[in-house]
Amino acid sequence: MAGYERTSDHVRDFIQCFSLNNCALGSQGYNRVLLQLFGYMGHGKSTLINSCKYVLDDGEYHNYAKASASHQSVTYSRTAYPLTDTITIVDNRGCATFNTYETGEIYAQLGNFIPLNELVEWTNNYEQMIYRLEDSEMDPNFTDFTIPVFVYSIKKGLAEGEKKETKEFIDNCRKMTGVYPIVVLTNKTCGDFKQAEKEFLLMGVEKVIKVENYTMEDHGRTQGRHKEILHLLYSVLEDVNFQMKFKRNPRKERVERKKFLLKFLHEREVKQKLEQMRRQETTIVVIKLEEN
Ligand SMILES: Nc1nc2c(ncn2[C@@H]2O[C@H](COP(=O)(O)OP(=O)(O)OP(=O)(O)O)[C@@H](O)[C@H]2O)c(=O)[nH]1
Ligand SMILES: [Mg+2]
Repeated sequence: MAGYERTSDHVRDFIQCFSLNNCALGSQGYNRVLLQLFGYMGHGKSTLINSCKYVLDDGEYHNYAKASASHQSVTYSRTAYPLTDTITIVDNRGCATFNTYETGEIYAQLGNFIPLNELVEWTNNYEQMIYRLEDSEMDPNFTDFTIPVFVYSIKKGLAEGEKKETKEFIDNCRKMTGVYPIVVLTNKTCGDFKQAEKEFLLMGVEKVIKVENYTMEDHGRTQGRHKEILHLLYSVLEDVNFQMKFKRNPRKERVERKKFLLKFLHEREVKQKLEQMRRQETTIVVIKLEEN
């Protein structure tokens, strides 16, 4: 028991004191670790932020990120919450699906092309997206080391269609940031977490962390829940430490991400136009058949 407390305090100190300057090759031009949360609506993103703040600050429980039980999306903006001097966690609007309509916006967020603390709007409009990318050049951000975190409630389970789009999203997250997203399974006591874990591992994810969040209704401190949240943050920093062992060039990475995003947006636009043309052709054929 005493041993556990010592380890837990040690992990918390490690997280609180983590500085990019202490990485193997120094900060290499980065000054912040940005944990960007993603996931379907209502899967516990905002609650996870509240849990992280609760465990790290060790004070009262606050609903900082405005988590709420609802059938509709609750969070609409992308708000940044500093956890330590180096780590900031970013809440996000929940997706209804992970099709190209929503993921285009997310890839732009992952590449740090969209400023924080703004409303999140999904758009399929090619021109609008390109203009936003160009606008980001006014004040380019290449100093954030981004770690994507995919939040998934095992209460819900993955439908077949969701598995396919989630896998594609996870692969693209890696292309965009160079790291696989860390998957956080919430509501771990409400379903078969082993099955959910297996499915994400099969998608190529390397870290799946199960948590039972502290909620507004239930935030009595328990060793197990504290440990899980600390384990999550520790795992993130382990990944950062590993990546930072290698020589990096933040400016070059930004350029590569922009290329990926431009290609993605262009291909999406071409696909949409083709589908539109096919629909129009079908309508014309139907009309002609009716006329005859
Ligand atoms: N029991 C339990 N409840 C949870 C857990 N995580 C989230 N909840 C509850 O689930 C509901 C939705 O959580 P939110 O954190 O608001 O979900 P979200 O992903 O931010 O939702 P959007 O902002 O709409 O995308 C809230 O009522 C939370 O209390 C968990 O691990 N265990
Ligand atoms: Mg939310």
